[in-house]
Amino acid sequence: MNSAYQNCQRIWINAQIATLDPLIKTSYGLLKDHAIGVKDGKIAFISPQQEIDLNAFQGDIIDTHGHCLTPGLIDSHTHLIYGGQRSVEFSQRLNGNTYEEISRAGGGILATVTATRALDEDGLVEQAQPRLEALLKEGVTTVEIKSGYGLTLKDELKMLRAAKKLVKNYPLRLRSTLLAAHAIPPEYQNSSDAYIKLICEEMIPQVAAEGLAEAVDIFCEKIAFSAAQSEQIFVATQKAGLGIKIHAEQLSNSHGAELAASFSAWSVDHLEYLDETGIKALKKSGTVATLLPGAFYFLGETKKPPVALLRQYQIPIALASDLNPGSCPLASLRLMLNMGCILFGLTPEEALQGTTRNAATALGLGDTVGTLTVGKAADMLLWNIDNPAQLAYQFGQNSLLQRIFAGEISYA
Ligand code: DI6
Ligand code: FE
Repeated sequence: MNSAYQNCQRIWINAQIATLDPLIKTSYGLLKDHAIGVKDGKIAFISPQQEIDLNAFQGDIIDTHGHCLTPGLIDSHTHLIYGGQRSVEFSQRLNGNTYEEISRAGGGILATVTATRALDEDGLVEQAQPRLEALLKEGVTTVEIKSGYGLTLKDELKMLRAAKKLVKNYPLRLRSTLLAAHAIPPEYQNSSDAYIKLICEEMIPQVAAEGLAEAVDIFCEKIAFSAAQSEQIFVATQKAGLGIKIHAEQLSNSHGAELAASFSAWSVDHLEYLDETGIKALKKSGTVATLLPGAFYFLGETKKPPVALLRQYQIPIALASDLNPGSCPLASLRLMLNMGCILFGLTPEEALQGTTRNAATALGLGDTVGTLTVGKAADMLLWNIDNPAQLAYQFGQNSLLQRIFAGEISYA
């Protein structure tokens, strides 16, 4: 008899627990006919059902009737704070203009920069709220939010503060990322190096000092910043003690992923054009490869990320929404699970790993969330499904029965 459950405040019984724990050598780390208990916001206990005697238990008992429990979903790459929307540009693209052409003509990201600068913190919070709630209702318990539509010190700080204010009212974990190097701001059109200097010397130190972000990201691409500029950002980020992330190899191969790996980046994201040299670099650094099928789908791209090679080198793959107004206005991580499988050929198990365990690592939270393991935060989802593959298989039916955040049932 295992008696550790006696100290738990709440216990879920008769569950199929998809732990996603790599030490449990079943697919999804699945434990059938198990019970899981929580105490003080953490998972305190997991054991086979028959090893516990509930007669003596004082806390809440929830009978799952054999349904699946999974870790809370983690959206490790979003741009969900922004002003306005870009449906005009969507129409332009369907009339034959490419994302790159629109961007070069001053539309694209810069159109959102204008709309974002025009709003104050509360205005940004208000516009982002429905997007955040859409993610939350599907089972997201940790969300990353990037800045990157302000592009001045004041407006980038405003975005990061808005993210904190927004999430404060919800049962959610937030990780914030400074993405000041998202586009060259209008004020620096012919002097992008001067803008990089501003980011390195003023923005990164201030954001770090105020604790407004845990990581720094850069859009390394022909239409944005070069690998050499990315390197300067990485040096400043390391100095400030923040995590490193990069948008790399989305539209071409600038070898940004390789460079980021040499700085022990938490994750490299997009990666359609990533090559084997880049993958070898990721292997060496243990960096997570984040795939964003929503942007691939929405931009009508055809070049797919090298999933077979990533698998061959056993690179941890994360899957995220990239929720943003230009290349992926789709507020659904469940849809990304399905797209990851259909568009990129991930298995349903890889897709779920990508939105739990590997997403946690991509945010530097691998020890806190991402698997159902004793000692980690009790962020869990109880689903009306009997096989975890259903999460990637079906879309549009919200099969969430309970959303458990830090041990508290916050949505049922
Ligand atoms: N890559 C993307 O797909 C988004 N940002 C980035 O660096 C697009 C952002 C936008 O178009 O607003
Ligand atoms: Fe992005």
